[in-house]
Amino acid sequence: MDITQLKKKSLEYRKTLIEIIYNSNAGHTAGSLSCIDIINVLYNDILDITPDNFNSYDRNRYIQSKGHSVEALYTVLCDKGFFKKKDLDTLNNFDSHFIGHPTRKVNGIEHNSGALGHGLSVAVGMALAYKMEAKPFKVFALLGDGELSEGSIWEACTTASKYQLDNLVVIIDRNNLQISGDTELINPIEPLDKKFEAFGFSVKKINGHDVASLKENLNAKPMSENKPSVFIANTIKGKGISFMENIVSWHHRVPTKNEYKLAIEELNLEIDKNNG
Ligand SMILES: Cc1ncc(C[n+]2csc(CCOP(=O)(O)OP(=O)(O)O)c2C)c(N)n1
Ligand SMILES: [Mg+2]
Repeated sequence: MDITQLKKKSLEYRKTLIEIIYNSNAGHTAGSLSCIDIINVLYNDILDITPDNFNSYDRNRYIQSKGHSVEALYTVLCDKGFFKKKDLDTLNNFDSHFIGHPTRKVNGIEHNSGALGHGLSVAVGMALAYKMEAKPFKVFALLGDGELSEGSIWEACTTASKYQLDNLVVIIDRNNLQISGDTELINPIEPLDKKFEAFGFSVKKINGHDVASLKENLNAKPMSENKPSVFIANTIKGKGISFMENIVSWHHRVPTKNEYKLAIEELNLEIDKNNG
């Protein structure tokens, strides 16, 4: 997909995810806004995962380890035709499969996640299987930066490097915030690049909102043969809505009626600018 179309998708996706969170009165608003450009580029340009090939073994994989940002994933999967928009009207209803974290009961979801720290191990297992079978597929895993405080992430990293998983691409949504504040105040994770290098990864810092850069980097060959790759994607929590950006409380806040209206107005203005 070309850059203009990707930019347009990102703005439309932001509107949809805000709308479904507002309508269902629950959601992880800011974390979904910080990773939506990444998921957009993955599904519209890289993964080639479709409703038609989803049940096939032979395809790329995407594991959303930061499962709480499922509203961003639902938005993109819906656009890709995995289910209908009206299904999202049931989000968080008592008997709906569309709950606040990913489950495989929803078409298009690869793996249950939301208990942080597990997704990377699953992705490592999938990448190892493809490598053993000499299959040409890649496994992408999206992790939160606060999630890196889970020790299991680093166990998965040692395994990825032992098995030289150059078909594994880890993306860190580096928005500098976790649930209750700054990652560096709660449980410091820096120097992140040096840590991943020490764990045997090739590392690159990128802009997680620049769809052109995401497209180029995520489409690239492995940075080094026989090493897993990690992209530290610098992002802004709440990106795209002025009054949500970098504000901790928007981790799990739902917009009021007035805030919802303002958010949609801001996005509509951006859409007009983008079209103009
Ligand atoms: C094992 C586990 N512990 C705690 C939580 C509660 N929790 C949900 S989101 C979150 C913060 C995650 O921060 P980060 O990974 O930075 O996510 P983002 O900023 O992208 O929303 C926490 C602690 C959880 N889901 N799983
Ligand atoms: Mg974070």
